[in-house]
Amino acid sequence: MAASPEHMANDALFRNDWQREEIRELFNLPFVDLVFRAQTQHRRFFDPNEIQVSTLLSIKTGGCPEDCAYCPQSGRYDTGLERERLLPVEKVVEAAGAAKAKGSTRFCMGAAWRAPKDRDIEQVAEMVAAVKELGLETCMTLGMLTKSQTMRLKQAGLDYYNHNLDTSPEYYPQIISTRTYRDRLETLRYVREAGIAVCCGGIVGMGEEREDRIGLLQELANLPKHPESVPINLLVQVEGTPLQGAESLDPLEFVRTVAVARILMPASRVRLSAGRTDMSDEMQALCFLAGANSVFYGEKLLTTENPESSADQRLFERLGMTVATPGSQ
Ligand code: SAM
Ligand code: DTB
Ligand code: SF4
Repeated sequence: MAASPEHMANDALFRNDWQREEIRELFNLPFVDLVFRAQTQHRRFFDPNEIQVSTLLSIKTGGCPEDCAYCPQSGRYDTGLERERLLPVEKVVEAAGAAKAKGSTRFCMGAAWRAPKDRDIEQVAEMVAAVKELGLETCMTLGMLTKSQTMRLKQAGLDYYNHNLDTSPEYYPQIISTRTYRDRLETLRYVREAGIAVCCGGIVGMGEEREDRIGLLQELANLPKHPESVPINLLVQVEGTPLQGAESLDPLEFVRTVAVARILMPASRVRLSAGRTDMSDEMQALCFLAGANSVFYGEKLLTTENPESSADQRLFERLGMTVATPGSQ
């Protein structure tokens, strides 16, 4: 039921000229009206009872030179995290096999790099090919890429690349100083041009204002083409990071953010991403009603906790939701 890429590019429904005022008005709607509009859009493009599931693996952990204020893997903060070099391909394949056995359909490999070196790309290209052999969709998040690196990853068979904008352009300098918003947009452009599907979203609950959530969603929706996948992360507060102790976000404001993402990007997978261990089943159900239709599945995100697979299976069963088959976008 998902729209084809051609459909996404050509249909006037897929606007990329959203104005802040229009998005503000959506956020200001009464909650029930907003969720109803989001669910109505959702049903035009998706089976509302289907959920896509991706499993994460950190293939290179910690010691990152960047200063992202939320991140336990930055080498600048003492978070007690044990660093790990790039994993051997066999270990990655083993983890991917286990994820598949538990019912996952996409395997997302993350590395704590600012930007990979060309020789790193050769190693991760091997991982992509091996994970694909298992019949899983592949995704990677490795930091900034050059144009030729995106082409090499495409050639290896990479299906998705995750690279987040994280927050609004105005709030961004308070969160990261070591790379610019423009750097991120450039990597996204290379990924798109190489023909790899784009996974791009952000983090909320970082002490930002609603206006910053509006600004983030505006940037995402006004990319030349909507990202196929939009992860909405709720900050996982980690001791030792500058954002530890940030004011927590009203759960209903989180649901509103999901609903607005769904309305602005009607045919994209909106992923309820980091932060689910802090959410009740009822809150997650509200997010699904507001148009979220993907989650990270498996006990661990990259370095922090995620709900147990058995708990998620129970939740899906209680909600009558089934796992989407790959190819349904
Ligand atoms: N180093 C690469 C990069 O930053 O592009 C890839 C890995 S990085 C950990 C991937 C994404 O995870 C970040 O862009 C951020 O959005 C998200 N993330 C990291 N730490 C988080 C946290 N504590 N809570 C929520 N999301 C987080
Ligand atoms: C995304 O948007 N969220 C995921 C994935 N893309 C790579 C990562 C969340 C990381 C949460 C903190 C951690 O576990 O280290
Ligand atoms: Fe490094 Fe990525 Fe963490 Fe930023 S988010 S510190 S780039 S691993």
